[in-house]
Amino acid sequence: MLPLIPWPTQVTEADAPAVDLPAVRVDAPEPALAAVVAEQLTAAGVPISQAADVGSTPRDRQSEVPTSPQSADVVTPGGVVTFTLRIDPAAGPDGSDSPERYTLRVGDGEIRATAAEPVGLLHAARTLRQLVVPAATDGAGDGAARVPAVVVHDAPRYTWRGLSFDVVRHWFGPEDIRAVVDLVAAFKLRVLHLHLTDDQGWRIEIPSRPELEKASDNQVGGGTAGYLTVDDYAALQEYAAARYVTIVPEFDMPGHVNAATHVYGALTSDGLATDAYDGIEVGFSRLWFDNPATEPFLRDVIGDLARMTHGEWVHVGGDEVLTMDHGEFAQFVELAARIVREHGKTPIFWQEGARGPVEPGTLLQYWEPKGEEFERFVAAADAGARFVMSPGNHAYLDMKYTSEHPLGLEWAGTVELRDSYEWEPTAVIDGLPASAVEGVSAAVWTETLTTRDELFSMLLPRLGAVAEVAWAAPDAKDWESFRGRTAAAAPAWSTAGWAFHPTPQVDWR
Ligand code: TNX
Repeated sequence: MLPLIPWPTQVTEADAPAVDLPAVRVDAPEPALAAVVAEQLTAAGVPISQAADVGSTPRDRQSEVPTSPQSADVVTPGGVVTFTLRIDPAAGPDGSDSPERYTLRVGDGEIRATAAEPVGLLHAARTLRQLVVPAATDGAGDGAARVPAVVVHDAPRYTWRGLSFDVVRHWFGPEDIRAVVDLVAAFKLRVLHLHLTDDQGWRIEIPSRPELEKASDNQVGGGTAGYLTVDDYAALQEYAAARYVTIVPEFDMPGHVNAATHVYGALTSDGLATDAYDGIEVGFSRLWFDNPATEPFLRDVIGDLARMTHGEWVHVGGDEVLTMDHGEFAQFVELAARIVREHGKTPIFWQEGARGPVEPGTLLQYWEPKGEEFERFVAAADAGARFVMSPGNHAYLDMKYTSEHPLGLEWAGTVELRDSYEWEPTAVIDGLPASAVEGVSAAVWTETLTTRDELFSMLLPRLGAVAEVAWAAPDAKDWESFRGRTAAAAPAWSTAGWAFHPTPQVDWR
């Protein structure tokens, strides 16, 4: 049972001995890529020997080269295996034109990856990381990690494979967010969407609105919280980009804005600042379209976010505005989308954005099975909108596993591992053309999650299930296989320090 999640397009176990890995030399086209590839192997317990291209960098250029874990490692006797990574358009499954396609070959004492683009080389390294059998620590075996002889040809089904992460309800800072980047990247996800503003707090510095910092030190249940400075945000995006993960920031409006109205009384209907809020109700706060303070606020926040963001998308929320008529709501959708586009970015809204005018290319993130809106979603798709699928009853990883589970909410029902695995993104919205599905995003809201271990125990093992839904062809999915691979993958999660929930749906070893 190869512990691969998501399951690749084609896997062939070669009729050849496993390759021992006393140490690996990474031979990659660029030093930055070599560093993140080496990081994957180090995480799997494989010693890295200095890569030639990194070591030969002239002294005066060394500061440009990211520090890799390589320098710390020692070459053990017994030989060094070279992991050769090369760009090659012929890589991947036959006929695939995915820019992420790759091929990994292990056997005859060597490891070779080819890919159409650098991201595919990193995918190959992630696959390799999952294949590594750690060195036996009990004196059995010959003391080296090893990797079975295989040939993998692989490419994803969807390009948008993501996780939406609420850092408002409880504050998770840069270190935790980087750990989440590592986790999503291990499952070959490409998007980390950060929910940065809500009723309880404001989690990102907006240079044109420095007062918003006053709304950062609050969260559900009170207590000390924080926010990302401009520099934190830039560093985080660089960290993610080195791992081919794009950060998508969300400014949630015109509801979920109590943090903003707590700072700016001018945004409310009576001109009075609202009280800080540390509960978990939704839907009570709002902006007012005709208030003269509103458009300048949207322009400042969206403008700064767009300028600070390296990726193509800015999420402008739109969910759960329970006290506004459709006409006014549609005006907000039109204005927010227009401002995002004026800054050269593509807008993404929660599914409620379908109530406004949508332009081709606008993304809508589906989250709640509301049958009566399906026609509206189909109409939005006809107008050129594309859908990211986050159905609450499958992809909301803040739902309880079972009613007895101590963490999480239950409004979308309980979501056991199998529920996260067995669903089909093109069958979620009746009548939606399959071609309107842009991809899949898991989501984790943090009303009840306060520590990194609590967070990870909701993400694992379910994030692997959603990642496989986003990556694998529907006919390649198999629950029995997935639950077996989950059990096989778990020891590596423990090695990485990632907490997981030992659901009884898996026979853990
Ligand atoms: C619904 S999903 C919300 C969030 C909550 C979440 C809890 C969505 C767009 N809005 O405000 O945190 O449920 O599961």
